[in-house]
Amino acid sequence: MKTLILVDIQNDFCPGGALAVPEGDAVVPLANALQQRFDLVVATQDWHPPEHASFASQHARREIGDVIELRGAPQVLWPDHCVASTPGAQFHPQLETENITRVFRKGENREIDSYSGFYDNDHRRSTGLGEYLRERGVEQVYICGLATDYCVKYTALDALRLGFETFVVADVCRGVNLREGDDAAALRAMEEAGAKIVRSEDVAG
Ligand code: VGL
Ligand code: ZN
Repeated sequence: MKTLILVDIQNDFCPGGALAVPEGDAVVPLANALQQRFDLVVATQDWHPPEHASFASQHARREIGDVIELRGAPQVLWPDHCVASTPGAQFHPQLETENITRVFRKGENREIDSYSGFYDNDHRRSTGLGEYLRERGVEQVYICGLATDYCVKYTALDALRLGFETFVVADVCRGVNLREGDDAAALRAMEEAGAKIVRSEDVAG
């Protein structure tokens, strides 16, 4: 059984949003078309409290893009984004959501960021996604969405750790690219960890 994981296809990651990913909205029609080829479709949403520790606004004398230490780990500081229940946190309006059986929210703890759809960044708290997939006998996961170099990457790395056969649908992902080439480097890192990088036309029905 194979599952499609739609990662963070939310307004704030699309052009005009608070943390806009270049061409982020380009993944929407492709993600809609892909859904038809899967038995199970789930989605993640970045879902932060207004004072989340990943927001530059919460740190004196810090700017967006700065890297600080948070609980002993490096943390990039972001603009305020995906604040729970705000329009920026909603799915892109053109994303088809009727087939999504469950939405897993992450980043709700003010103290820690959560790039992966499976766990907080320190791997202490699970979102329930891994257990949900296991219970349903899922063996293969196909991952697409935003952003290639953060939430797609860490979702794929955790899927591999959990033992899922992991595919990343590269044309249905876009990167933030704080530094040029971050998206390509992320795809290489996922591939080195054991993920298969595919294109949507190669995904069988
Ligand atoms: C993301 C940065 C901050 C993502 C989420 O969805 O890739 N990136 N929060
Ligand atoms: Zn976030």
